[in-house]
Amino acid sequence: MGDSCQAPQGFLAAIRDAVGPDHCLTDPDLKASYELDWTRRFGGPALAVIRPADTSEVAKVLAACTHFQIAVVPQGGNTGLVGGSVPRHGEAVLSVSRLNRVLSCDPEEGLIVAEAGTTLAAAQAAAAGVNAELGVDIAARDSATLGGMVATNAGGIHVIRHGPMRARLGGIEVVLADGTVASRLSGLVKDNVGYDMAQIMAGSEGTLGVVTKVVLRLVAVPPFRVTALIGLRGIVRSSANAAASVRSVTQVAVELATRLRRRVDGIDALELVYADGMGLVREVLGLPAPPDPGADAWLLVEASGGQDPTSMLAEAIEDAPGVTEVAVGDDAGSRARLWAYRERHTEAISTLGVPHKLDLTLPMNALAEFAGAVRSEVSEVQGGTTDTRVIMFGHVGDGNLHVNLIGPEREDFRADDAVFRMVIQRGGSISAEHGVGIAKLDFVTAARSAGDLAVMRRVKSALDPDGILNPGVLLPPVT
Ligand code: 2HG
Ligand code: ZN
Repeated sequence: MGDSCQAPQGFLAAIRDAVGPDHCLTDPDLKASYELDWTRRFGGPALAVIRPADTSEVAKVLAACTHFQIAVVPQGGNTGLVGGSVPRHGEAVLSVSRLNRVLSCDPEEGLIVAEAGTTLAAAQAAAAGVNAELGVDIAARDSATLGGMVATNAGGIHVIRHGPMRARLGGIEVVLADGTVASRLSGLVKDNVGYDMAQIMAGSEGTLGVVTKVVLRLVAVPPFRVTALIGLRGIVRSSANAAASVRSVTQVAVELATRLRRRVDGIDALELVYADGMGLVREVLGLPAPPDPGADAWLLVEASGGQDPTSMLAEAIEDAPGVTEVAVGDDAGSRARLWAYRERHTEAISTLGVPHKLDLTLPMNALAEFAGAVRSEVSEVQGGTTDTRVIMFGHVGDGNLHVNLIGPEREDFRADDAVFRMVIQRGGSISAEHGVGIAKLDFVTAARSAGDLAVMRRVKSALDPDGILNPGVLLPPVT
């Protein structure tokens, strides 16, 4: 992204003093991977990339940034999809990648304490070592870091069972813009003394402080876990089927998801993929045929618990409308093979170009109508063309659809905006689990009431009065 930034006299010396010369990167080649986001849509030159080793170095770096009034973008694994973790206008990047130690993992307390740059996969491995899980999982587990996941309130595939990242949080350590270290790591379940700092930081997208440590609540590994991939077809009227009510495949999936939640204990995941995404994933990754290769969509369901959920699942699926064929996995290998069809969508889509990623929640009763209307809306704002490819998939159990648009230029927001307007009209959310970043700024005022926004702005100015932390992210400029 070039090296067009000039640091004020003394700033880089102060940073080198704080973190050591090897961890203040100014060479364009060394900075490059920190300057562009995962989608390749967002990014810009960084003044420097700063890699502190621990909390006290983070504090020194932020104190120097405040002293020299340098804007700073906190960065974890750089797996964000909304432009919130990369520089835009020559800010300094503060990477927490060296804060990567698991500090404790205690099954008795049910807590793991880890530094912010610990990857999700590393934390999961530590939890597995004590026969526990985190209750949070995302496809980017090998790169995404715990601090970034807290900062964006990441969701993922187990939200319907265990909630998003904020629901797993038992404590936090954070460094404020002026270098103040604020720490609450006890992990006590009942600890009712005032504001909940961890919850204020969750979803704040690096605008209030830099997360340096997190405490997460563990869950026990269930003795049984089963995954099923269910082929689905929309219900069309035919002479043989004259009495059936016509239903789109999304409606079929939503109804099946509701039925499974009602009839099967311990549902962990309910995920949806469509034929176009399935075709792409199979082609790009060479995956074998799924059950009913000609299906319109597939619902992936996972259930776990103290009893084997297979028969309960089978009974619930058996006579469900629209179901064609089912594949079941009950060991780690077969389950992973079924998950690959869903989890590898992101990677397969990125081979087509630079995607515009719209991460949305719809009320359940609006999901099918929305999914049916998206393509024509996108084509309409682009003058009736079908140049843009629209690939959808997502966490249907909580109403979260990922709409990926491939075709529009990076800076062309027309289709993005049209889809966001559709979501707001239907009472949904423009950010389900990826955050606002810079990608959705224009819609924050429509998504939040004036009073709600006033609270956010006052919290921001109380904790970061000079506005040096991730400026331009999350909060739209005051007009
Ligand atoms: C997922 O659910 C992630 O796999 C990424 O949230 C979504 O690539 C996307 O649009
Ligand atoms: Zn997702």
